[in-house]
Amino acid sequence: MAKRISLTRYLVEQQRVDGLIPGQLRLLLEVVARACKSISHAVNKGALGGVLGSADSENVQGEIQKKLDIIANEVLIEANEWGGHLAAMASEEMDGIYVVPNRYPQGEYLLLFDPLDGSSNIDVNVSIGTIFSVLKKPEGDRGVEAGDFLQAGHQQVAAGYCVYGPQTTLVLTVGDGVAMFTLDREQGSFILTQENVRIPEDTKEFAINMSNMRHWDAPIKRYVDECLQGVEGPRGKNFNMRWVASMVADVHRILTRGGIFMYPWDKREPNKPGKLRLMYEANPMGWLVEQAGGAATNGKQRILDIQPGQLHERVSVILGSKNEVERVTSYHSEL
Ligand code: P6P
Repeated sequence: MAKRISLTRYLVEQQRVDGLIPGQLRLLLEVVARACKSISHAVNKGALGGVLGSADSENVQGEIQKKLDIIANEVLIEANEWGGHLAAMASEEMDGIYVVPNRYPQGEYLLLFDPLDGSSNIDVNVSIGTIFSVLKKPEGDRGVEAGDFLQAGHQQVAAGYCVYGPQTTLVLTVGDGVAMFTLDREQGSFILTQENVRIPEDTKEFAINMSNMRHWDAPIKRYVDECLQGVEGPRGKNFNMRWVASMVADVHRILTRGGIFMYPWDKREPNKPGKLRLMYEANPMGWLVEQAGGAATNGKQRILDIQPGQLHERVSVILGSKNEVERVTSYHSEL
């Protein structure tokens, strides 16, 4: 029987190899993983747990919150606030930052998360997930402030997601490649099931919400149109399309078999750069994709180089197979 390596063992052994996982960060990642197990349990109960449907409230984005959005947010806050590894947290579901209360010790890390991404899929039993990003708190004795979170994505020290689908799978990077851990529900532990994940540089599969086609900018229209022309067109091959409307599920497919994911700027809300959020969706997913040999841009620049101005700012996202992302980005530069 193949050796089963738990998340804990993986983190301990990785620490010995490259020192990328100091003790406090290892504790943080294990606590986040435990919180994801609790969220998975709540999600899996579905209607039997009375957790489906809306919470009759709105989040800072002006979006109707699902009961599970709020449950997942509370699970992550309660799991992480007491351990002494964090100074503060930020969430898609909270307007401001959550500073660790004075009754607990403060650590050197900042944790950002989308507690349950893909909420529109909760009530229809389609895969959803938790996305998280870890930054270092700036040096200094002063208290942590919201501005401390406004760091470019290349400054992340860890990033990952947990997808709640047919399997519950935790996907993680600390800057030395991407590893995947599948939840063994009988033992209650995440077991290493893939490491050194690699995204093929080419693909025949694109992911975009086609219903927005009339609102897209020319470079996106050109790219998708060429894909749709298939083998008779300039690409000389036929393409497949997927759109789960759950970023975690779409990115997991791309990490598993390649592809390109696009949520670009469109004319519906021209003042918004895109729909997805930079700090706790595009940055963690962009780093994971790059660590697996892919690329992630906003059409014009590397996502991880964007200097954030606001905690909840949005961004246009094009990520996945390197050669496809570079093609779409080149179409933007030809404007
Ligand atoms: P649309 C989920 O609400 C989300 O933030 C991402 O997970 C997903 O990729 C996107 O929005 C789906 O948006 O407009 O297709 O419903």
